[in-house]
Amino acid sequence: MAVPQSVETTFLFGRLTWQAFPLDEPIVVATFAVVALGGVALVGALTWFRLWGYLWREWFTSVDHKKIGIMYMVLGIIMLLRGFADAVMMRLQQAMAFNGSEGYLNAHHYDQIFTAHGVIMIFFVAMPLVTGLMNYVVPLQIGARDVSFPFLNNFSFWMTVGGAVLVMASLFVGEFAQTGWLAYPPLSNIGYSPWVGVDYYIWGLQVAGVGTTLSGINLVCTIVKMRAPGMSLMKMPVFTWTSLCTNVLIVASFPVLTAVLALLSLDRYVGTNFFTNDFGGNPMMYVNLIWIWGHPEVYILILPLFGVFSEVTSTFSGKRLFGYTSMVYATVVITVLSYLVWLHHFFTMGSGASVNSFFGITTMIISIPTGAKIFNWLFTMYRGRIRFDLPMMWTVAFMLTFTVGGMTGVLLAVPPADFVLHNSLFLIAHFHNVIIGGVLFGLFAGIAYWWPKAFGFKLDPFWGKVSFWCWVVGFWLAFMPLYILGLMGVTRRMRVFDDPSLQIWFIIAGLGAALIAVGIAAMLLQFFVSIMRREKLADDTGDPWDGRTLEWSTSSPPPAYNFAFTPVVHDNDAWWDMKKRGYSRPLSGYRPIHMPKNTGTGVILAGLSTVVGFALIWYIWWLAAVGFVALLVTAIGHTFNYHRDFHIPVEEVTRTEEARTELLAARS
Ligand SMILES: [Cu+2]
Repeated sequence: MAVPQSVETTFLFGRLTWQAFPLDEPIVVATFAVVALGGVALVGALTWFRLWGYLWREWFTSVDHKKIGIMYMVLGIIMLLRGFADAVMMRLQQAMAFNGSEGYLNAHHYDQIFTAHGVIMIFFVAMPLVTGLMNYVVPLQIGARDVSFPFLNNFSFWMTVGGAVLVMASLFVGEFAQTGWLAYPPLSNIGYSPWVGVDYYIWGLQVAGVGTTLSGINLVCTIVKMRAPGMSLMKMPVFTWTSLCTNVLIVASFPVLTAVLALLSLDRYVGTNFFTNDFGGNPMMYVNLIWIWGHPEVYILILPLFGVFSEVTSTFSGKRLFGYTSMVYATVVITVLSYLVWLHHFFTMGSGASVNSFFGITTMIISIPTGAKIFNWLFTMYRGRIRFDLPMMWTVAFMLTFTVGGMTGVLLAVPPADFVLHNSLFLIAHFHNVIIGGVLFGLFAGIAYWWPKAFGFKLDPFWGKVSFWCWVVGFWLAFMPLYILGLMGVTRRMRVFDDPSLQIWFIIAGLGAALIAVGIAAMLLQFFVSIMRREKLADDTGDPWDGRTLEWSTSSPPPAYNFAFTPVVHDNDAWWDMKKRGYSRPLSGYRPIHMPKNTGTGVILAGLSTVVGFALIWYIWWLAAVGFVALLVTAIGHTFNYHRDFHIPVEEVTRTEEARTELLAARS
């Protein structure tokens, strides 16, 4: 479906007409049919089993960080399936389109696919999975009952869902951007992208971006203000430290993304000239601003997983983490430096040797604290009693994979080398090397590590190992050919090729992607089999790995209030230290616990924000205005809802805690 040459707008529907539905795109129509069928089946099942009330009361309106964390993870996994489907479609097109063949995707569709793949994988897979992990674990690790602002936490989650809904809607109603995942102008300006694609991009990210920024503020406040007595900064677990730095980066960089997209939308909607080629506009200013967000973004993604690897390495080596202090300093140094390297994304801008060498050097320097971390993990394993459970397997795979990605990063940081490799498949291989090898392998390690805490049973090891080997071998098969093709000068985002000698490399890369697909299927099967076999995999001690930090001191799953008594901390391995001291659970003195009530306002506000976004995309101005007013009224109305908290009665707390004391006594 090409962009409609002329779109008549009506008052009621703006530019939303029948032309918006890609009825002439068989792939999209087939996808719609499958999604619609799946949706009907799901709604039918939920209605049949009367689950709507339960979902609304216990999950959608929940202000409990644990439930919000799990919902973020579910969103991330669902969007991973979509983002990966785009990857497979690209691999297939690139493996086919040789010897004069156009492949099976036309340019309009192909350009949307690589753009959506990047946007979805970063904003709606990696971000929700990382935010979900931090949301679930941090309050437990610092001995808190929840995050600082539980209602805001619920609202932030639903804003992320709202952004995902807009991006997904673009598949069936209209089009998505065809600009690449950062929508560089002038291609993203109204002159070259006159229809709705870039507007879906802008409003999808603006809505989700508000959620991310608020969640960042929430977690910074939580870590700074809600730590248990005795947990000074240098007694915080490393995962909490990396989460603190990550959320500081979120608060410092996401507003830049919000601002640059706002300026781009002014160019598109009211004809300003911030990023145009003429009237004093400067497209390179957009590129600078979006990478001032973009590079910190990649550290927002990887830092929490560096924290996961620290927790996993020390727990599964049965040793204190080597170099705790240097690990903390390395995290802080990386956080600061990550704000000083953004120009390495466009050395080719022509900003001259002095500027390029500054950014080249700062980029190379980042590899020093990163290297320090790798050595600290290796020294933690050295002479440790290493248990190769799944979390540790993913950690070792990370160390081997990420290091190669880091080295190609240092190579790309050398401006003359980058002049040759910029926007080639070498660059594509590099950032997938660090994002899959670092962020995804880290997330899988974190999921395998904390799943028993969240659900009370471990993940099935057999399907876990199948998934592991398919992912690791699949990754190398899929991306090593791209390093080679990049060195041969092949550019990113190409749809068809005219040099037949390149085809074999794309076929190998395609096989790698197929193996990763098996890895994803095995992971979903692992979840399903584990749930089916949960009795056998059960762990009710709450400490299945002989953990070292506070989250392992609670039951699995933890009670809604996390801790009946706020723990007192003496060491950064707080729980390990308590166990060593012969910790005994208090058996009396329980009190009623003050808790915030669940509320639907977050869902409603995010729903209205999504409607306003959709209305702005399709120029349905009246709906945008009505939606905005409803948003304000709902937000103000919520402040008058005084019954927003309650107390868990002391009888219930006593019952829960005594049951746990008995169970632990029986297990010891
Ligand atoms: Cu960068």
